[in-house]
Amino acid sequence: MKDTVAKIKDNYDRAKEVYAEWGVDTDQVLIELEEVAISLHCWQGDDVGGFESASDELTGGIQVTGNYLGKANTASELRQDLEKALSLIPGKHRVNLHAIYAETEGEKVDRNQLEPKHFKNWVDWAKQQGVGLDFNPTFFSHPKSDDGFTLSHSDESIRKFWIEHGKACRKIGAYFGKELGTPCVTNIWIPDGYKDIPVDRFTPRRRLKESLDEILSEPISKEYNLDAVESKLFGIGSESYVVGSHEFYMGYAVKNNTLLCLDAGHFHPTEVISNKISSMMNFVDELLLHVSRPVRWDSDHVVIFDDELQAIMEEIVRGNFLDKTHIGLDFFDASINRIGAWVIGTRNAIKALLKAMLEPTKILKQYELEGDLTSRLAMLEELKAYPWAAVWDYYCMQQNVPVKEKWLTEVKAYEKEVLSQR
Ligand code: RNT
Ligand code: ZN
Repeated sequence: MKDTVAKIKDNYDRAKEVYAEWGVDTDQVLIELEEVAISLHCWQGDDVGGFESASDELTGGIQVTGNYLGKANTASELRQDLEKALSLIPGKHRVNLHAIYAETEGEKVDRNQLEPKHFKNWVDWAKQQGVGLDFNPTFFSHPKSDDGFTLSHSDESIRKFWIEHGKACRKIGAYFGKELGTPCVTNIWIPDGYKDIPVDRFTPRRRLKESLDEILSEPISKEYNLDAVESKLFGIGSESYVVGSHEFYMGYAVKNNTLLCLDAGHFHPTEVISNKISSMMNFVDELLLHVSRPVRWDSDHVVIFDDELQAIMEEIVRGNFLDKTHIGLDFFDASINRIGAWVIGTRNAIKALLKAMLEPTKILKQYELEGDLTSRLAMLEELKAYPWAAVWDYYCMQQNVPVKEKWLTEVKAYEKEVLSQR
């Protein structure tokens, strides 16, 4: 009986032939796949808690449910967990931080006072791991956001505080970019909105526009920092009105040449971000995606290998947008092993991307142009059963990470040795 390595290679060679018949070079696809960095959100590791203070509750209309053992309580634990997750995911990726993950060595440093030095440990670690860093100012879980407003607040002093936070965060982003030699995407999401029907929808939006203008007024090289803005339809406690709606940020990004962030859970339940990419690419230079899985609402479930994930990746690949799309993940599930959640979601994202890259897109586009819509549908359906999984297994082996579900054994061992001791 052949050993596993030889079997995986055999399956790959057969798959390679099958795809070659359609002009797809699987070796080349794997070279290109290796170049794609997915941004892993650090907040899956500790339920969006951060390290400002032990008792801080999560506010801002987002929610994490579950109480699985072993949550990271310190930055070192979180880094250790991220290392474990990264070791089980093929390719070189990025880590996405939030301002609440600052390390202030016991000193109380408010959000508007944060400096690059509070993220030095993260940068040192990122260098050592060979990963880039992305960033997010944290406009929630703070007394000054307790009434549901931040950058659009009617009180000038509160607004000012959050503007200062935004400015501080862009500097931290630039520091990441400079130190790590890869631009940091600094993404602004705010929770501002009303539970019930507002009378004045315009003024808070006008204030938000002005606050953003001020935050972005300081020029920072795109070599170091890229600004993104993230819209939302509703949150818990902001069901009737969200200041930073889709139209608001779409307009803002287009006018001010920032990145637009599309979060898969931030639209009406039957509305999909996959169908927005090709529109927005006409009007913005680059996009940021928050790949997530909304189950009936913006629930931030772990990303699974579903139709929308596949459609997102297909749109990026078919449009040739890989260079202009920053693929970030945004889910948080505390009901299962948190490292398992990262691994499942990230491997799925890469798997779906690979499957999209294996498509003979040129030929399909030709069918479409010629009006041969029968062949288009026939091939799209047949390709679903093509041996892309053999290419995936081979890629994992090539990248020295566990093949198929073998990673689960490692997560279970880590749970026993590390997580259960916390
Ligand atoms: C909230 C947004 C936002 C957050 C993170 C923690 O609805 O999706 O991106 O999930 O910043
Ligand atoms: Zn998001």
